[in-house]
Amino acid sequence: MKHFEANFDGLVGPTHNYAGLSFGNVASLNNAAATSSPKSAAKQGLKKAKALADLGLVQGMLAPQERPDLHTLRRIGFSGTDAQVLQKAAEQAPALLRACCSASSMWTANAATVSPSSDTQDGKIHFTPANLVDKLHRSIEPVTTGNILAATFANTRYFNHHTHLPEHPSFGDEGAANHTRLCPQYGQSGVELFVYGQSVTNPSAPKPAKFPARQTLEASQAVARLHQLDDDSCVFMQQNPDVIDQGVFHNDVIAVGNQNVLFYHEQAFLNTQQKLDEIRQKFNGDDLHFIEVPTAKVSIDDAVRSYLFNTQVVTLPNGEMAIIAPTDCQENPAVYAYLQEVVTLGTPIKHVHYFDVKQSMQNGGGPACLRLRVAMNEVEVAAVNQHTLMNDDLFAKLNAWVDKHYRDELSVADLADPQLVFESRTALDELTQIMKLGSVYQFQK
Ligand code: SUG
Repeated sequence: MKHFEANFDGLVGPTHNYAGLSFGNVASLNNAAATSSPKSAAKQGLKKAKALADLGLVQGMLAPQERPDLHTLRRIGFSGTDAQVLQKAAEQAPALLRACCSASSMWTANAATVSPSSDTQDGKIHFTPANLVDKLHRSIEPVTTGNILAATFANTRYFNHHTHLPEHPSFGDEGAANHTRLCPQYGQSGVELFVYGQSVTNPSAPKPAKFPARQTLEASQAVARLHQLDDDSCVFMQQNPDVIDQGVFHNDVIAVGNQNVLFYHEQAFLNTQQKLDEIRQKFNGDDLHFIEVPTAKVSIDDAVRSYLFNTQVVTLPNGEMAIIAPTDCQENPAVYAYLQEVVTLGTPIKHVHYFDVKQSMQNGGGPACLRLRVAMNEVEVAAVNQHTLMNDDLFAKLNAWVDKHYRDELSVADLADPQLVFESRTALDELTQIMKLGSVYQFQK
């Protein structure tokens, strides 16, 4: 039986814009009110996804959400026709309108936490959509995320879908951005690492002073319970609160794991040595590589600007690993020097590939934010909705679809344009047919 780790990338939605919505995310705040290009954002994402498929990896796409979110705008009291709802929101509560227009579902590392069948007691792949309660614009994602995941991974014989955690700060959950898995081979049981920013039931525990800790220990523990994971295969680690205060709003901005490699910054965690020992003890095998990047080589500031750790570490069909990095890493001298060195260290990482995902990076989303990993065997891959899997045909169809429906430019002022609602709906209607998703936009009128 063959085993793979598939990447499901978020297709960038037609309202991709820079609204400065994410306090604690440096790029989002720095680019607030800049003009975006939804068309090039979507094409940059598709190009990366296709390149990974061409490298021989299993690659899927997850559909974007419907924005502007008129359902939420009506739910908070704006009434009338669609155009009136938008106009009233733009006049009376522009910040709320912006929150209801974000294309943030593109960052599918935040869509859900996923545990593969080799780790779970019932032998199914488990999905829990992230509630994303820390940010208003993201807290409106989980219901539709659940619908899209259920339409993509529909076969209940192999896939077990949970409801997102209760929508309360005690259960702040950001999905796979704070979760990674180490294993000898994808088909073997692994250690699931849950990295949290704070514990709400232990208020004396350290937490950041300036920026929010979006993930709680209580949320991570709840997901581990839902996914039927053994205690012996879970490690709960706390993120260093000082790095959260320097802009590391998710753990995947400072660490990434793949198979027997954990690639992380020296300052990423609290109690690092103790936790690494626990991982080593729970890991099924001896060949485990901890690649720790020292501050002397790459500062936190350089890591946050370049997204060195928001890279994808993938295993190629020949067994060697490659880092999928944003071109921003090439442009940062310290980071570029480090990446030239890392392939010579005698670890499984042998290659680095660079991709331009700047439209997403300007909102704080790198290559790893754009993908949700699902480790699967060949039978499970065959049970996935095949119309979501990347190949020459889907790539051509989606590029043509983007060309037809997406704007070249979008400013924050354009979000009040009723034509944008019409354009987005028309585009998504067509997309649900291309990807054979059924009615995932359950609020759609
Ligand atoms: O939640 N940015 C996203 C970026 C998510 C990155 N994901 C991972 N690290 N996995 C966020 O902060 C910015 C939207 C705006 O400002 O317009 C935003 O939502």
